Amino acid sequence: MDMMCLDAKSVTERACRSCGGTGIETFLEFGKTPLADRLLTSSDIGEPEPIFPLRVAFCKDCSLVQITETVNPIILFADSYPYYSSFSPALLKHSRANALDLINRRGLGPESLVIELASNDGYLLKNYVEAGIRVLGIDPADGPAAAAERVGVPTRCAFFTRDVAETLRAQGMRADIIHANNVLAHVADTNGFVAGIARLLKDDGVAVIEAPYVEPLIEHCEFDTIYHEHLCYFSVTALDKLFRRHGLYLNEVKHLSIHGGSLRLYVESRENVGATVKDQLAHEASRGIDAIGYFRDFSSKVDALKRDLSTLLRRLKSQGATIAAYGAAAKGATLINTVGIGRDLVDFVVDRNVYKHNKYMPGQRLPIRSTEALLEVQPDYVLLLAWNFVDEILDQQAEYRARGGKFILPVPTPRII
Ligand code: DWN
Ligand code: ZN
Repeated sequence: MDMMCLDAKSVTERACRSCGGTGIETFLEFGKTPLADRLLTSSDIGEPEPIFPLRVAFCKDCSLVQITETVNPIILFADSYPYYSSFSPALLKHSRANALDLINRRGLGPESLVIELASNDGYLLKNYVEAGIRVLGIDPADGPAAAAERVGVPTRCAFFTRDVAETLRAQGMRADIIHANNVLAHVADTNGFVAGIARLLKDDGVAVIEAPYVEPLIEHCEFDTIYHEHLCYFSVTALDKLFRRHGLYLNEVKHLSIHGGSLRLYVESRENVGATVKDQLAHEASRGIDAIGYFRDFSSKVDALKRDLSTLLRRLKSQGATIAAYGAAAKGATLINTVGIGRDLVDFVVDRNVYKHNKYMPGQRLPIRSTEALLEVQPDYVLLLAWNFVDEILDQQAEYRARGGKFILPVPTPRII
């Protein structure tokens, strides 16, 4: 990773983020887009917005899929980062089950230590606190970090780096469990982050890491999950090489449906690679996921989905329909800005996250309102930008649907339900 001087807004990588190889080939190009989570306030509306190249490439040496632009993490994650994990009941349930499973599997108790990297608003660690287990959260986003402290989760408001790991270790901290959910793909220094995990983990500790999986992204055309916060799109092949480079071993892998298809990775400092990993590596080799060929036609698949969605929305609009959207999500920003969904098609976006209300989506500047607006306005259609939570949102919006409202799902193929 090219060293980023602090005031540089972004750098264009010339080599692979993981292995440093220069055999990286671009297979998808979005041009320049705004930052997906950089919501606008009414005073920003008249101002120009920073936009950055968004290009996706494959590394022929280690099979890692990655974007080639690194936007300064301080711009992306530090001040006024709007994402709070606890606004999703499904995510809370998912996280609680994970914590209780590990407490049981690892026999954790008051003498144990659980550290979470990107601990957000304490959505996960609070389950350990409840069980009387020592925890430490580390998260650079000041709002969510403060929210975590309010629910009794001690949190350091900082980026996790190799140096931070050394500091904690020097203070006598070694973790039985290190959680890192939806962060490994987000860090500008992938190798430093993993090296830090290796230093902070107890010899018999386990790092339990969740990250979106590249196969469902390609198979279900989830191109909207590509944005500047997501620097890497992992396969087990690429992850195995990354961890081994730092004396860590991916010993077990689980498939999760969350966020459009993710992996839960069990990583330890002792090699004991189980069947789940060996089978997945064989699966990827048989599907060719470890080679560029698998990715070459993705760009045309993306173009087809964008075209079909745009055509559907324009047809409904031409028939006089009113359309809103649900979920002021980062993936929603990619979708509306790459398809070109502006106020001519969608009147507003609703979201449960109060920190997003009365702000505007990046780029297309769609206003964000509370979910009550759906019953107040009763638009004919709602484009579901947060499609990864379709089940709970459809349940939640039963009244709106009972009154005749319809949802439009954009991925994997645009359709009305
Ligand atoms: O990796 C990331 C994932 C984990 O979360 C981050 N880079 C940023 C963020 O991505 P996202 O914004 O696309 O994530 P979500 O979790 O799909 O966002 C869903 C949005 O929908 C949130 O703003 C919360 C909102 N929501 C809601 O209004 N009602 C969500 C649910 C479940 C609901 O019922
Ligand atoms: Zn590589």
